[in-house]
Amino acid sequence: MNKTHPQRSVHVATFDSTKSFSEERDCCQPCCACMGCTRRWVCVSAAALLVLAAIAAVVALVVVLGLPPRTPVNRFCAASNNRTGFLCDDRVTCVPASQVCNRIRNCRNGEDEQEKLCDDLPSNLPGYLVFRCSNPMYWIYADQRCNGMNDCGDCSDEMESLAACPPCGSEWWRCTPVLYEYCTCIPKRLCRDSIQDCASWSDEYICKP
Ligand SMILES: [Ca+2]
Ligand SMILES: [Ca+2]
Ligand SMILES: [Ca+2]
Repeated sequence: MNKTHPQRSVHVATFDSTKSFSEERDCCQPCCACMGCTRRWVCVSAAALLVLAAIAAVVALVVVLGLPPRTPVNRFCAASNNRTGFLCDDRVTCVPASQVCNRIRNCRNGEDEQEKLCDDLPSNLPGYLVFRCSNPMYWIYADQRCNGMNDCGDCSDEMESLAACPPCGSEWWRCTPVLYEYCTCIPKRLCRDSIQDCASWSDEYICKP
């Protein structure tokens, strides 16, 4: 059985050929005006060049205007005595939170004193470096929470309910202090020193340093 080529294919081929030639002319008209080209691939090449030129322009703008900011570095770390700290660029040195923005360059390159951190305290500090006292007017550094000292002024940084502090450590004596600087514990070095530090006098009669 003889097979015949579908008429449709011939027609389409003929039509496409005609259309292609026409499109080539249409497509190339702008090119012909400026570049003298006559074929589609030349037009495509010109379009590709335009795209490359646009990419090059974007790259140039990035170089001139500066690279976009990098993803913020996570600098959370644990300093000595497990205190909340700030990790320096060397990725080894961990500066205690309260040494950030204290006007002393504790990191080798001074990144703990950089202006973008310190020019509007505590707003520009990472949240993990800051503890908010029960009075919203006051804040302290995170490593001052549960350190035994009354840093907030109202002991909210030392109260188990607000600051989730553990019980007094082995170096501390639990009592109600008479001194403003302590909250629920006093250092055992204050025991038996002939000075009242607990309201109950337990530091002088019960506690052993
Ligand atoms: Ca510092
Ligand atoms: Ca404290
Ligand atoms: Ca005492």
